[in-house]
Amino acid sequence: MPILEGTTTAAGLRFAIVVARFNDFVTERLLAGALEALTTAGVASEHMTTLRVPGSFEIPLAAQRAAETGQFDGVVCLGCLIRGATPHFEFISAAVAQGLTHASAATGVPMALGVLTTNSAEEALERAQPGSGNKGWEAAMAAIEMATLLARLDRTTARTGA
Ligand code: DLZ
Repeated sequence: MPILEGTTTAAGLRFAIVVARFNDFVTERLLAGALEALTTAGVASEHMTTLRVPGSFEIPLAAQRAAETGQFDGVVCLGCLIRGATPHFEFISAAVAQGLTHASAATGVPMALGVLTTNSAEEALERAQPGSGNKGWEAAMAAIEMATLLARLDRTTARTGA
């Protein structure tokens, strides 16, 4: 019974990182975590393109446009929504999740959701510490795993004609 899985290495693959400037005291740390994960996985710095957008609400459109260029194997999406400070927290977080679900299905390019939804700035900062608990790092690893899984699936179906 065949089992297909992605890998944790991604040399030769190309990624876009879409990062919101809103709450940049957190999102810059998520970005640092994502870039570290990609570098550790063997992705060359010229194969990592960072797109900055105003806030989390703008992430899905930028992610979809990046995917539509055909230049990226995966998109890592980073933002930070803090409930107390964001009156329309529920609306924006749902819009981002639904927007990315739609964008990845429409383009076939995996998009990892690294948008924090927390009750406080303290909670957000806890999730943006350096190391493997950093949610930017985790999102990048999810994008790598999906990109490598889909590449393997494509190779398998090309071979078998399935
Ligand atoms: C307007 C707004 C607010 C109040 N809070 C946040 C937030 O906590 N995190 C975030 O990423 N963005 C926030 N924004 C900005 C919106 O995402 C968006 O950029 C603006 O509504 C403009 O479309």
